[in-house]
Amino acid sequence: MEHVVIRHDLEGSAQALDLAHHIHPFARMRDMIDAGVRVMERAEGVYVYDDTGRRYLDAFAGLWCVNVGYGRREIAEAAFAQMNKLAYYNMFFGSTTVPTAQLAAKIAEHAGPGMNHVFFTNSGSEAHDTWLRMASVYWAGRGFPNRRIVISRHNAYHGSTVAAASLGGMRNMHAQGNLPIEGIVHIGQPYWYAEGGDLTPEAFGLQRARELEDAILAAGPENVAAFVAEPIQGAGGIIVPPPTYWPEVQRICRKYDVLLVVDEVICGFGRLGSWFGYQHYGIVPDICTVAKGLSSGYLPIAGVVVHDRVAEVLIYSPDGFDHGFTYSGHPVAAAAALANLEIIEGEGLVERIRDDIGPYFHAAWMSLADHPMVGEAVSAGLLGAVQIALDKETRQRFSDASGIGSVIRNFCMQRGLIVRAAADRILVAPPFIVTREEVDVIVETLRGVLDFVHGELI
Ligand code: PXG
Repeated sequence: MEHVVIRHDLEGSAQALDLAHHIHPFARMRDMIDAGVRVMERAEGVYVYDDTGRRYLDAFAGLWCVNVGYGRREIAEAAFAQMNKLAYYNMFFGSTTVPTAQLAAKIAEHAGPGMNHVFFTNSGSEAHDTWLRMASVYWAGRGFPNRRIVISRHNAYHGSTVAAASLGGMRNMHAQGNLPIEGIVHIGQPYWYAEGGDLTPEAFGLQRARELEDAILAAGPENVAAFVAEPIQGAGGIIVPPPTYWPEVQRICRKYDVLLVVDEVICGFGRLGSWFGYQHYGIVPDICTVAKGLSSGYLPIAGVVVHDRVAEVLIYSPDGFDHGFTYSGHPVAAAAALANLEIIEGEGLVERIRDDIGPYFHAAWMSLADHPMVGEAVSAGLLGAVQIALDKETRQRFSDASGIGSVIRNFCMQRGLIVRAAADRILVAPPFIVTREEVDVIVETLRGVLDFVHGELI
């Protein structure tokens, strides 16, 4: 067994301490020992600075979350004031706090008709564990205790706990924990570029939606509890579904009385130019999960938003709902989230994405579609992805998809631009305050890197 070697030139530094003691999430630590770890030190607006003073334009908003940008004093001050007033109290035994109650009401105000009830968690993953248990109480309460099967999708990301990773469709994660747990069925994703074959995107969208109907019929509708999906798969590669997909999914869920659970962890609170992703697609869920954008990442807080028709069964359940976390509805996190939502409202950031910066970003981003390395460019609101192609005409991909993606991501990083690579797709999700000039820098830096890599390959 090799031991972690502390590089003596770094002794005592954050780098050395980190590599010796900190196990990173989603990491191959042995690679990091050679490459070193980047120490991020401060940030302002859309820029992050490392401890050598290098500046990066963060076109990934931290991890799809710092939507209002870095360095917002209003959020820090709201958290500070709440911490001094009441740093903590629990939500158990019949108590609440002012910011917790106000935040639940504020979420309901934007979530649309019927979506009036919120259960708070600390992370998106916990939100998925939570709705899974809610669904079982709901169906038992309605007299259908056999409705236990949940249908999800390959390449979905719903989090990292045992339940959330099971609901997700990441094979690498399933392989590391005997997952998925029982009762979860995965169907195909609406990823036309890679899986659509000769079908038009519209026909493919319908075909993938109808896999849901096939899965419901195979399990028996009387055994199916819910279908869960992200409006646009995020970590899976910003897979924007064909326009035919969501209306058909909604129709099928209604036909078989299957709960529609929409994962709004990335799309929620404005990312697509609507408060929620389901509004962008004109669908109505029974349950949705929220996290990231709720507090713009300033403090951990997440939750499950529940439609009246589900909430009523939970509220009147004779045995109650025995589920919760010490920090459910944490008052300081709730105060920070409220301040964040007030910034989004006060600065009209959702409208800005819908009417101004979103359309500007779309036009700039789509200009990458002509590049010889780009198979397709897609964007929605302030989400953008380019698919790297070996052959544009035949949609042939690089055999080492992750390899080409990381090469491009690393060159962007060297040029001071933070993007994410998901296999052979390059993803951006900039903060909502990004300016037109910064959008141009994002697009032109990526184009420069694509030109360079293309030049090296031919
Ligand atoms: N649903 C979605 C759609 C997510 O993107 C979660 C649930 C889980 O949330 P928590 O708060 O438990 O992490 C997420 C999280 C990546 C990456 O590499 C994305 C996430 C997490 C870690 C890495 O893109 N999203």
